[in-house]
Amino acid sequence: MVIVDIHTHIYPPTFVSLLRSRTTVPYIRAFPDAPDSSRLIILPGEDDPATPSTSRGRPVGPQYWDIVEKIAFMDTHKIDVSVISLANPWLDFLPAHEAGEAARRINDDVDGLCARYPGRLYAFGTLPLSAPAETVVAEVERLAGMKHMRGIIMGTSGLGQGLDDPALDPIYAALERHGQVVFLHPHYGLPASVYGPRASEYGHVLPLALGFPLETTIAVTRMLLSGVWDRFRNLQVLIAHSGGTLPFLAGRIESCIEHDGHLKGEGKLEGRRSVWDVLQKNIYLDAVIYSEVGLKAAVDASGPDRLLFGTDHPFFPPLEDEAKEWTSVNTNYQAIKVGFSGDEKSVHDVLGNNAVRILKLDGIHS
Ligand code: 5CU
Repeated sequence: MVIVDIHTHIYPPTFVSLLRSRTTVPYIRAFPDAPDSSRLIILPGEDDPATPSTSRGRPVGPQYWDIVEKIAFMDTHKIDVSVISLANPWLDFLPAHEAGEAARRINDDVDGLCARYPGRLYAFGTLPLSAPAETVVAEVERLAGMKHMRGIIMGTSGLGQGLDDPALDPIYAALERHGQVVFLHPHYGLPASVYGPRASEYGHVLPLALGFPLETTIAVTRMLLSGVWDRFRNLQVLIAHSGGTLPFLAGRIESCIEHDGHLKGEGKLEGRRSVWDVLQKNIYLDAVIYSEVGLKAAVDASGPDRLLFGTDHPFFPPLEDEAKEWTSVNTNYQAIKVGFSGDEKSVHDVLGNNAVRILKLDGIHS
C-alpha cells in the first residue's frame, strides 16, 4: 500500500525571506513581548493590535520551511509521498510587477526541494495571479514542463474578482490544455462582521472551521453559475477540505439553480451541466474533513475514486510540545478506516492509489 499526502504545505526559504521583509499582512516577525519566537500572520484580521502578540497568528518554526522536517513528519505518519504546495496566501498580495519573477523563483525553489528526495516529493506550483493574464499563462506553460510539478494551487480570488471572472478563461484554457490539476484552497474566509463582536475570544475557530469551507463553497458555486465547466469540460479541480460544504449542499445549489426565474429568463438553464455531473467528472476532493460523516458526503458526491488523503501539515500541530504523532492526521486516517470499513480497496485508493493515478506519480507502485 502506498500513502500519498496531497494536502501538505510549505513556505520555502525564498517565500519566508519575503514574509520576513514585510510589515503588513502577510508577514513573519518576532514581537517585543515574545522576542524568542516568530509568529506567522496571514489571515485577514489576525493583525489586530488589540490581540496580545503572543496569540496573534500562529507560532512558526522550521516545520513551516525546512524540507527535512517535512520528511520527518512523513516518516512519523508512514506517508510515502507528499505533493507539497505553497501555503496561503500564495502570491496574491504582491504588486503586479513583482509577481511573475516571484512565482518563477518560488516554483524553482519548490522543484529543487522535491529533487532532493526523488520519488518522495512532488508539488503543486504557484501562479502570479496579480500579474497580467499573459504572465500567468506563461507560468502555467513553464510549470507543465517541470519535473516534479503536478498542477497548481490557488485561492479563491483569481485575478482579484473571483473564479467566475471571464478574464481567467485563458488561464483555465492553459491549465486544461496541459492537463494540470488545480488545487483550490481557501484563505480569505468570510467578512469579519459575520463572526460577531466576540470573535477575538474564540481563537481561529470561526474563520478556519466555517469561514474557509464557506469561502470555498461560494467560490465553486460561482464557477458553476458562470459556466466554467461548460466551457472547460476537462478542467480538473481538487477542492480542499473535502469541498468545503459542497458535497452536503450540492442538492440545494442544484435546486436553487433549477428554480431560478432570472436564470431561466436569460436562457442560462439550457444545456448547462448539473452540479452532480461536474462533481463526478471534474472535481476531486481531499479527505481532510476529520470525520467519517463528512467523508461519506464527499464519497457520495464525487465517488471513492476521486477522494485523496491529505494532512494539512504544518497546520493543526499538536498543542502539547512532547506529542510525536499528530491527532489531526490520525483523525483523518481513522475517518477513512471507519468510513470505508470492510472496503479495503477504497481505503487503499483514497490513501494513495487515486493520487498516483490522477497526478501521474511516475514509478510509484502500490
Ligand atoms: O491555521 C491556519 O490558519 C491554516 C491556514 O492558514 N491554512 C491552512 O491551509 N490551514 C490552516
